[in-house]
Amino acid sequence: MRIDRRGWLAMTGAAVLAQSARAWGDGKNRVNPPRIKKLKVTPIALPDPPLLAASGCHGPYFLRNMVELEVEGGITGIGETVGGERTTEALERARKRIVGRSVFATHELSRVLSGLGMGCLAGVELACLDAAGKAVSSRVCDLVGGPARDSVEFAAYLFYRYAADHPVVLADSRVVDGRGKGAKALDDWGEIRTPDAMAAAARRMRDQFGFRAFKLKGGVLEPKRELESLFALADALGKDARLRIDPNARWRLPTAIAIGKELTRLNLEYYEDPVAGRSAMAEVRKATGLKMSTNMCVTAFAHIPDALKLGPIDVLLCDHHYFGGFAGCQALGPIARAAGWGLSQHSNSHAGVTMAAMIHLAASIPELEYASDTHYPWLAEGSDVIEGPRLALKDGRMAIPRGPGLGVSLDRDRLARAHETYVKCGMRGRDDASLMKRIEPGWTGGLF
Ligand code: GKR
Ligand code: MG
Repeated sequence: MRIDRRGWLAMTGAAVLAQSARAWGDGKNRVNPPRIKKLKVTPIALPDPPLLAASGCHGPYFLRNMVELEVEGGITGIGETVGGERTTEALERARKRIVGRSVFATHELSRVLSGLGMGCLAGVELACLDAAGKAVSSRVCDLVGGPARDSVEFAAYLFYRYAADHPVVLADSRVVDGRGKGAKALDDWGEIRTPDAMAAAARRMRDQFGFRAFKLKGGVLEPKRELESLFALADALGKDARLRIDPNARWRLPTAIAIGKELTRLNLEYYEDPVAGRSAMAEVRKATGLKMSTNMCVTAFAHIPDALKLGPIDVLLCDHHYFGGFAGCQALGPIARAAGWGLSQHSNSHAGVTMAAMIHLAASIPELEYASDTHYPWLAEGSDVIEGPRLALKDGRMAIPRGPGLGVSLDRDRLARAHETYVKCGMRGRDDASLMKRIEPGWTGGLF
């Protein structure tokens, strides 16, 4: 068949129209959702104060990977996920697996991204949810089933720490920003390494943000000193303050049991990961009668049958970065209910996009009734990468951000600066031990 120029134009025009109708729906054909066109990954480094944990000392930066998905219809979905070169590379490799797929097909993502790691899945899924929300003018929490609550409770995350202008930190060759001593320090919390200093920090957190639950990051000082800190917190905050302690499995079984027995005198909400492994956790739980929680011994669906058998926990900390994204964490809801477990959220150092994600997620899991963890209050002033002021924490709660998708957007200048910092500082993974060994040369990270 011969086709003249007019016929050809009419046909190709029709093809273009048909294509866009398939993409968006034209009133007759609404079954084809917007599809992913491009993926952009931006590794970033954000200033991190010298917070202490069983892993060592944070800083001078923490890393994150930011994901942007360009989608049909002129929409861009954004996501934030765990940092580090391996996740950056995984996200780069994800590109060819996801381009052309629907932003609504988040279940399919775990299949096509399998083998690239949970952090990669979490970043892509989040950007898809943001894009899907923008496409239908809905918030992410509406898309995934609707919110069970309008705001989400968070716990104060109390860390022992060094002052931000500690000379070893300032002398670190990886520091590439203008931080310095005194007024030029990253923050003004100073050193917190005694029970009194910890109690003062907790009061400041409570007065500033209205927290009612307080988690002490343990596994740093002598266990007895950490116990004293908890008693100091109880004195400073009053009997209604809900306390938690998390030594990140740096305690031996007898230590965990002995300290646990003392903890029964406090208003302890739960005892988080004092020891390593589900069997040892179950022994501590039996010996002390305390409520126990974890983000270390149940971190995947495959761990659940054993946990049901051994009974190591009462509360599970979920995290969309490693529990299979929003879909995985939401699936934990009914499982936790059937197991008799409560749910909370685990956190690592993060920026505002993850903050928004954690609010949407916690709002949309009815079973998630324990205050969630967040490192957000430790994010240095002016270093968030979202547009406008940082998300507000009031009365210990955060409201679901307004607007479609996640309800937050990226500030291009701040993002560019954080990427430049990543390039210049040379950090490519988390390594708390190296800074700790320079500050405390005898430190080994051994068990107490
Ligand atoms: O930020 O040092 C830290 C924490 O210790 C973090 O790495 C943990 O993963 O917050 C976490 C926890 O609850 O174990
Ligand atoms: Mg923990």
